[in-house]
Amino acid sequence: MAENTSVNNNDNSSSSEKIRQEILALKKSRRGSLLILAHNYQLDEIQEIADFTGDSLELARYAASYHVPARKEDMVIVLCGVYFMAETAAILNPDSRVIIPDETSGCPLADMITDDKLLELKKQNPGAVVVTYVNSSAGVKALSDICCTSSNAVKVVESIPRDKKIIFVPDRNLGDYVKRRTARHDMIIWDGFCPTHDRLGAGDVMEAKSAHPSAVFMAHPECRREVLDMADFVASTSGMLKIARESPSEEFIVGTESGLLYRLKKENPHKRFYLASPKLVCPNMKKNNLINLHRSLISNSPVVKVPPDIKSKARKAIDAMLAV
Ligand code: CIZ
Repeated sequence: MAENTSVNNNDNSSSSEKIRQEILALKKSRRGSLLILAHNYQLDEIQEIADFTGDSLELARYAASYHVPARKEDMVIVLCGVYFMAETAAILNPDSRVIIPDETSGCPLADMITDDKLLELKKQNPGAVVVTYVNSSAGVKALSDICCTSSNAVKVVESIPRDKKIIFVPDRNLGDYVKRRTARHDMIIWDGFCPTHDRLGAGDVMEAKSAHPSAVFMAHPECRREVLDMADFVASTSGMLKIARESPSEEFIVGTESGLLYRLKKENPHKRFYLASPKLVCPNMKKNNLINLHRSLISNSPVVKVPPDIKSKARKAIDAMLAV
């Protein structure tokens, strides 16, 4: 029995190595017309093979500013992340073909607000400025005044005149954090949440802290208030990477999705990183793998389609954020 398992494991690892080599060969033969982007929460093997890894905004910006030898129309951008990230890349790169290895990799947080629900909220609050977290559909972005990410949400809200009411969608934890940081008590916060980050509780953090008493605790603002109140730093994934690089601390408890550990460890080989809880795994982020990445490179699909009118309206909300 044990022998069979080990033969199967060997078979599996040699076939995934074969797929990895084939992807590398495809990258080489299509250099200049193919860009593989991976979000910080992707599987290690995807991050390892990608041309660039970052948070959702960094990915979209990288793709938009990438100077391609090929014509933009001949360019294929593979977005290894969840669907809204691929939509954002498509919005910022209207002339390129954007594909995603697994098109069912949705985001439950993004799905918690729909176009209809946002329209209703706007109707109830005429004149309010709609601030939308990038973790949202292209349709919701198109109905918004300005987007934000977890790293610039405070700045974005601070840029809105104080006499304006604010609607913040869809993340209640990020909204609550921003409201406290900016003292904007007139914020209407949608009751959405990221199931992965929201699962982390104070008890999990206490356990991690007692197991690693010298470690610094970094928490993502999508975590609950009780968790953020226990953090030494509240930061986005790019913020955490910066803190890990610059902090004199040697040990860190990481309060965000498990995929970030790949870069944290790779960029700081002499430091130690502990996931705050084994619960911090997003099943959607893990849907892209070497097998479906390989398949999508061969077929140049599934293509991420955003209707042109939605694209241009959503682009305005993203550009408003970039201007801040
Ligand atoms: O904006 C992103 O990429 C997400 C989802 C989290 C982060 O903090 O990077």
